[in-house]
Amino acid sequence: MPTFNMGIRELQLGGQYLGALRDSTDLKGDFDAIRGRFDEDGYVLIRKFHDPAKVLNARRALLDSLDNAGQIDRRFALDEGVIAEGGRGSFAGGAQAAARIPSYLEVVESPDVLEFFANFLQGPAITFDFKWLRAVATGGFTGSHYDVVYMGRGTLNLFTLWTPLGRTTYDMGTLAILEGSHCSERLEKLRATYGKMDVDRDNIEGWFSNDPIEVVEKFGGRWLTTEFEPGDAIFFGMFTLHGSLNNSTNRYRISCDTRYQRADEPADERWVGENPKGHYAWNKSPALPMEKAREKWGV
Ligand SMILES: O=C(O)CCC(=O)C(=O)O
Repeated sequence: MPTFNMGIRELQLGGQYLGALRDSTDLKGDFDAIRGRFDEDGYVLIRKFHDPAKVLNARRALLDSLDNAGQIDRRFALDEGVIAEGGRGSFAGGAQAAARIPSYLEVVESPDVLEFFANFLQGPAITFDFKWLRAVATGGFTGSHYDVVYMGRGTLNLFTLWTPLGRTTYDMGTLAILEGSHCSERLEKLRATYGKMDVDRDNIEGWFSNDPIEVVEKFGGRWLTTEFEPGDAIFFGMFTLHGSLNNSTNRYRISCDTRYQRADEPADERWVGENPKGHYAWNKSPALPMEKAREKWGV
């Protein structure tokens, strides 16, 4: 079985710590079943959730913008997204140009996606205006965290949709979810401590851990992941512990995470409007190290 890096560890796929996400594509269109699956798993993975052609259009536009910024090694075809020497990747959010590219918005703000969430949530849905768009370079990864620490000021009935823009193999750093983390009693203390944080109010590091084995040993379950083809997407909730594998290739992992909620529930003011203010205080002075906070919480 192959092994992949996740944070500071190397994990064997199919081993004790790393398994496969459940595929819920067969539930498409049956929203009672999708709600049931979400309650059971804390995430729902749907293949070809988006129109693959639209995803590939957005990918091309984003690669063009990376190329214009000198971040692509043009000895290779642009579509391969090979990282130029010194290319560090990018993050675009809010009103930054890349996050406003029409072909990109056509994917994450498409009427189909909003209708999907309206059906799932049983009421008209909105998406945050702020988008999180990532070109993750070699070595990049995301440590395990709850999204609520970044966006918990409005309804907690809020969902993250993770959409890779292009084929994304394990070694490019796919999303990973801690099995059962959304509802496990073993995580009760985590919810009551880390889960109550707000990175702007508390100026605390956002990632709970870079060590996926430590997390499994503490809370049980396994990290679950999969490879993604264009159009595939996964959504999950604010208390689903997740992170990513490491990108160990020489190509960018291009992906975005976007948020959806019911229109009639309060929205976190940092992420809505024409020019969302985003994280206004976090990291403006050195943030409280997670290690220190964890000592205090005893988790
Ligand atoms: O793409 C990533 O590396 C992390 C994504 C994430 O944390 C999220 O979708 O909330």
